[in-house]
Formats: sequence, structure tokens, C-alpha cells
Amino acid sequence: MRGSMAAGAALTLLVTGVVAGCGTGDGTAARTVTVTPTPTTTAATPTTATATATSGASADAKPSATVVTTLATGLDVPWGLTLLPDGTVLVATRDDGLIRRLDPATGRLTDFGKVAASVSNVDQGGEAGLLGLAASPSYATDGKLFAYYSTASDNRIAWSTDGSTWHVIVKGIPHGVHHNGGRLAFGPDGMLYAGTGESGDTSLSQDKDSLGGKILRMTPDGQPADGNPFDSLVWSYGHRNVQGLAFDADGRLWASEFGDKTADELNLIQAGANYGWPATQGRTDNPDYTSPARQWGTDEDSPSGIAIAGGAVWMAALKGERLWRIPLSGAKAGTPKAFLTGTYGRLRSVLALDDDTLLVTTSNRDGRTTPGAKDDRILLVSVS
Ligand SMILES: [Ca+2]
Repeated sequence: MRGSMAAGAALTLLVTGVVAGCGTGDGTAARTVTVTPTPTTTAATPTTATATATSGASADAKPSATVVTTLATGLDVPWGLTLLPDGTVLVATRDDGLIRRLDPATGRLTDFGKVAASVSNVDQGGEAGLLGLAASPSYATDGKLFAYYSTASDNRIAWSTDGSTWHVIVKGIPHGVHHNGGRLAFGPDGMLYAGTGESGDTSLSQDKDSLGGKILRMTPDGQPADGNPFDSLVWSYGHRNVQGLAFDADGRLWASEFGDKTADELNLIQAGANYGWPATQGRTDNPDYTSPARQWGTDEDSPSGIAIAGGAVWMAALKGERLWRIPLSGAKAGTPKAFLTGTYGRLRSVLALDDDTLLVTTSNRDGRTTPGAKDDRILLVSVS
């Protein structure tokens, strides 16, 4: 199995070759290249040429998601994923609190560390434990890895440089059997964002003094970032349970959110906006609340992690057991298309290695289904 970085480099060379009109017999030529500026096969309508002017529309022409290989098996709910500057990936497993290093080129897993203070509640059918990971934007020089994890009584964010000694920067994020949030992502502004849950207490989502049911924005020291709307860590509110965060190429923040019985959501996040829970889920005409960019029935989604690649959001669905692709065009989210439906069971997290390669994790050991012999897995997925 070729490494993602190597594959990315090969693809870049291939695209260059096509542009220069000197296609070669390289075996990689069989890969679908959606950014080729010249129409290759059948241009369905004359509008196709116009549509290729934007990358999102270009990717619409041939959406695909193909599992290239299973990189790892036998993991215990792989949840947090973060890409390091050397092309390896750190993987956090929820219920054992372990962090391993994965080499996507070989599938080799090696021990990296552990969050010993992390407490899983899988025996209660819960969702707590070691959740999100995010490498510092300056990881090459500061070596800081950030983790979001549960104790028996709260959720916390901490950093470590050695994988064993953890420095807590935020504590007191509401904790429950369910709805613990957990995703971390650094923004292009260098700030750390965290998705939290209301922990089962729906009143917390509208309480701007609570860290539950929010998207938080902080400095790497855990302090409210300049420009935060309420002079606190809170960036947006009225959320139920946010387990997916991703920034697009223009710096917009997109977030997935578990609805209750009516609608799961993909939201475009604006500072200070109220996303409506518990008064609303899904689209609303109430001007006090911001409607989602897209919504789904909860049977076909239950979205956890998201990543952005090739001008689209890729969303892992737990109950829906599929990988959703939602094309982006600026601040608009287009028509979703589902892939891998029912093939690998519950899907938890997505990481973009480059614009056409994802890691996708299964979540079949999370207490909600009967796991297969190889669960949980990390899949290498080629997308267009
Ligand atoms: Ca909402």
C-alpha cells in the first residue's frame, strides 16, 4: 500500500501531465482526476464546462468513495484522529484511553501514549471516554497534542508533548451518560475549537454561562480567544451534541450535530449564533435561531466526525452506517450523496489526508451493535 503522501504526489504529477498534454503510461493514470481542466469523457451538457469553473461543482460531476484497504483492525472505538507533519496519524481509542501512531503508508500501529485520567462509560451504554485529538498547528516545533476526554464527572481538554503527562487547560465541560461532544479542531486563526454536548440536560444549550451544548473557541492555553462574542469560551450555542468540526479552504467552520428524533444537522457556524436546541431541530422560520445548512432524518445519519476534502464535507454516520458527501459551494451546502451504506457498520470519524484520501473509522464496539471480528477498523478511502 502506497502512502497517502506518495499517492498525493503522484496525483499532482499526473494532473500536471494532463495539463501539459503529455499523459504517460503511469499506472496511476487509472485514478479519477476531477480537477482536470479539459473535458475528458462525456460532457453531459454544455453547462458542464461552466460548472468546472468552481472546484465544488467539478467534484459534483463524479462523486465517488472507494475503500482502498483496511489499514487497522481490532481497535476499541477509534474516535480522535489527527495528522502530524510527518504524515503519520495519531489515533485515540475511546474506551481504553490509548493513543497510537498509525503510518497510513503501511498500516503499522505503534504505541504513542495514554490519557490515564480518561473514564469510559461504555458499560452504561454511554458515550464518554477519550474523544477528540488535535495536533498543535506548531506541532513540528512545540510537539503539543491536545485531547478532549471524560473523567467520571466532567469533560476536559488537555495537552501533552510525551503522551503521558497531560496539562489540563479546560475542565468543567458538562458530562453525562450521553451527549459529551468531544471533537477538537484548530482553525486557520490558530485557535482551538471544541464541540460539546448538553450532557442530557437540555437547558444547558441556551445557557451562555454553561460550556455544555456549545462550540468553544480558545487560545492554546485554554483562555477565551480575542473576538469571542460573550467574553467567554463560547463561540456558538443552542447545540445538542457536536461531534464533528471542520474548516473549509476559505476558513468557514462547519459542524455536524446529532438531532433528537427529527433532524440531524450540518451547520455553518457563525460567532454568537444560536442553533436552536432544544426549541428547534432542523430548519426553522424563527429568526432567533440559525437553521442548518443541511438536515437528515436521524435513521439515515446520526453524524459524528466530518472532514473536508475535494470541496465537499465527508460525514461519518453512526446509525445511518454510511459516509455522506455534501458538496460545498461557498457558504452553501449542496445535495448529499451516500457511500458505503451498510458495508462497514457504524462510522465514527473522518480525517482528510489530502484532497482525495480519507481515513474513516468504524464504531461497532461502542455498545450499540454487535461488532464483527475485525472491528473496529480504520479504512483508507479514495474519494473524488
Ligand atoms: Ca439546530
